Amino acid sequence: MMNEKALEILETIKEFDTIIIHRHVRPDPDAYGSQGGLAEILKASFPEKKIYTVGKEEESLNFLRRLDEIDDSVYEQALVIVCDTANQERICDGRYRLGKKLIKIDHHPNEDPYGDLLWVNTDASSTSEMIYEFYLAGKEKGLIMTQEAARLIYAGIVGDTGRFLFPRTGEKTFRYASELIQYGFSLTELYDNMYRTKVNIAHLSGYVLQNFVFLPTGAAFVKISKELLQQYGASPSEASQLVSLLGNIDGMKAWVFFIEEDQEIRVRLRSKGPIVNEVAKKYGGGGHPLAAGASIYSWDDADRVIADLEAVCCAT
Ligand SMILES: [Mn+2]
Repeated sequence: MMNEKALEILETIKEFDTIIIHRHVRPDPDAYGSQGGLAEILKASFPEKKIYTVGKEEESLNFLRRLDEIDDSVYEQALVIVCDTANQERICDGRYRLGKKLIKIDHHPNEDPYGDLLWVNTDASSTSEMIYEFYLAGKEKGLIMTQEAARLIYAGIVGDTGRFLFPRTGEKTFRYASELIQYGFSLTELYDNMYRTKVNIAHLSGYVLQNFVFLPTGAAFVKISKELLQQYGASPSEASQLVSLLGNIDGMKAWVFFIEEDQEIRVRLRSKGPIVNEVAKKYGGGGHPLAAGASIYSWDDADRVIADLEAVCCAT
């Protein structure tokens, strides 16, 4: 299988001595997995190059990777690669613009085609899966996989497929997973780190399951105010990780979490069929057809989002 884009990216990488890899804000395992996995492959394959991974660290994901702090001057002659980030506003660390050349590698819809060279595959389960395909495309040309790269890529695939459950989990995904685990990292340790739950978050899960409002249209919502977060000692990002809790409820078509932060209310939309990124777009957000997000600034707007969500549920 020829992977023209991957090979073009590899040729570009060869032209640079310094490569800086970014990913999206509010990182998830796929953001870390693709960013770190690519970095580890490049470090092993090109020991003479300087490879950096940057962005604001997410403490709960420190077990995956710690990030580099670099000076602006490092960007002057650098190639910048952004992983897993659909649009420029979501790129963590605005200095991605300071490099000599910019590459985008992503699996979200390509609505903001930024960069000099783009590789976007919306059929990929995760950007981490694409990084593994980058390795497969280039292994005859000197790319080296390491245990650490395999661990990170595997974590990204597991994260973005919801442990091999979501629809884009294909035959390829399982094949890559079986190849990756042969590098011998500890699956138990990885899963323990990825799925450990704090007691207060377990309690907040209980709140969500008790209090979600299920509408006759098959739409559901949960409103999580600042006060509620305080009561449970939970952060907004911890609360948004609970959004998948409602996916298995009988009759559920689509649902939304509203999570209040300091200046905004985060809108997290999920769906079993109705297209919800159209709803997100109406409020300046975006994402996948079945998983999208936006920010709103009042609880009145939350009611409008619910009405829009009900409308797409009725249309399907
Ligand atoms: Mn992803």
